[in-house]
Amino acid sequence: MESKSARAFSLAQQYIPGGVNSPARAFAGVGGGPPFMSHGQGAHLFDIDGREYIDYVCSWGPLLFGHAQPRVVAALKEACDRGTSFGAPTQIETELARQVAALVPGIDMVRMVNSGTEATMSAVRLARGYSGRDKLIKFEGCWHGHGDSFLIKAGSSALTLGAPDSPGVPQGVAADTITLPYNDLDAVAEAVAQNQGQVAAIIVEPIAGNMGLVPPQPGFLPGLRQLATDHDIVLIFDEVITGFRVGPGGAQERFGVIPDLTCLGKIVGGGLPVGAYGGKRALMEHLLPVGQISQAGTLSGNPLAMTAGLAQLTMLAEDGVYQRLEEKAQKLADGMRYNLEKLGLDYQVEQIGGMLCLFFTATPIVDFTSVVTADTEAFKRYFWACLEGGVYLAPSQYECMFLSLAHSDQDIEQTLQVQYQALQAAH
Ligand code: KE4
Repeated sequence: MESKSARAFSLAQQYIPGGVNSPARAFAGVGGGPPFMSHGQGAHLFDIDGREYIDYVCSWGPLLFGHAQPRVVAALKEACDRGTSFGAPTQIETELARQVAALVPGIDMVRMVNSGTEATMSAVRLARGYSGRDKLIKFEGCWHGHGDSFLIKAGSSALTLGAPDSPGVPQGVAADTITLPYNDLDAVAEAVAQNQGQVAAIIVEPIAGNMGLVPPQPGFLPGLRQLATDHDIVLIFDEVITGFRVGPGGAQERFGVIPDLTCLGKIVGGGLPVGAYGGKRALMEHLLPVGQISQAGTLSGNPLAMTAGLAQLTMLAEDGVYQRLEEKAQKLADGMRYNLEKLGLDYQVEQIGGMLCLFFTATPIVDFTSVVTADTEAFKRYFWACLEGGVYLAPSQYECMFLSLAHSDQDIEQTLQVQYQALQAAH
C-alpha cells in the first residue's frame, strides 16, 4: 500500500515545484521520495507514517539543542501572547545583537535578516558599496545561498542536482564573480594580482560544509586574511553553518582568523527564519539609515525569531556545551572509522565541532575536485539502508551530518550499528 508520505509528496508536487520549498529536500540526489515529517522531539524525527528516525539533518544545522527544545518552545509560547510582529524596534532585537557581538570576535555590530542567503547577499553589497569595487572571489563547491553572484560552481543542492551554474544569472553578474579552488592560496594571490584594485570581497566558508565537510588547510585562512588586508579587500566569512556549530565564536575563534564581515544563519535563529551579518562598526555604519548602502526587510528582527535565537544562544553560552557536543561528534566519527576499518573500506571521515561527513572515496579531502571522486551510487545505497534502519541523513554526499546536545550515547551507538549494516548493504 502507498505510504502516507508518498501520497503527501504526490499532492505537494501539484502545487509546489518538486513538492518542496527547497530543492535539497526533494531526495533527487538519492532517488525515491522524502518522508513527510509530523513532529520532532529531541534528536528524533517522526514521519506521518509513524516511523521514527535519529535525525542528523537537524533542520540543516539550526537545531543545536534538538527538536522542540523546552526552553525555546516555552519562550516562543510566551512571546506569541504579546503579538507576532510589530514592524517597529523591540528590545529583544538589541539583546540578541548584543549576545552575537559578545560571542563572535569579528562582530561589533550586526544586522538581522531572514535567511543566510539574505545575509550573504547583503554582506557582498556592503563590501561593494564600501570599497567602490565590483568583483567577488568565491570558492568552488561552497554554497552561500541562492543570490545571483554565488550561483557559479556552487555547492549544496546546486551541486547535488547537477546545476552548479544556474540559468537565470545575468552574464554581467557572473562576470564579476571569480571562482577558485578551495584551499588554493596561490590561485587567490594570482586572481588578486590580475584584478588589482577591482576585488571588493573574498567570501569563504571557513570550514566548507556544502561539499561535505572540507577543512581549511593550514595557512589557508591566515593567507586569505593577509591578502585581504594587503589589498584592501573585504574578507567575508560565511559562518551560516559554522557559526555556533564549531564553537561559541565559530570558525573564526577556533582558527584565530578574524574576517571583516561575518554571515550567520541557522543556529542564530533557533529554528526560526533568521540570518545575520555583522562586522566592525566602521564598516557596518555604511548601511542605511546611517550610511548610504541599502538593505531592508519587513520581518527582519521579528520578535518570535529573535526569541528563539536568543533562547538558543543563551543555552549555548552555558558552560560545557561545546565540550559535550564535540565529545558526541568525536564518538560518532571514531565509531564510523572503526566500522570502515572492520569492513576494509578506506573512506574518509571528517569531523570538526558538531559537524561531520563520511566521504565515499579514498582520496584525501582537500577541495571540490577531491570530493567529486566520491562513489555517489554507493552513497545512495548507504543512504537508503540508513533511512530504513531509522537513521535520517541529508540526502546527498555533499552535505554534512549535524549533532545536537539532544543526541544520546544510545542514539550514537544505535546509529553506528545501523551504519555498519548500511555500509555492508552498499557494497
Ligand atoms: P539559507 O538562505 O538557506 O538560510 O542560507 C544559505 C546558506 C548560506 N551559507 C551557507 C554556508 C549555507 O550552508 C547556507 C544554506 N545551507 C543549505 C544546506 N547546506 C541549506 C539547505 C537548503 O538549501 O535547503
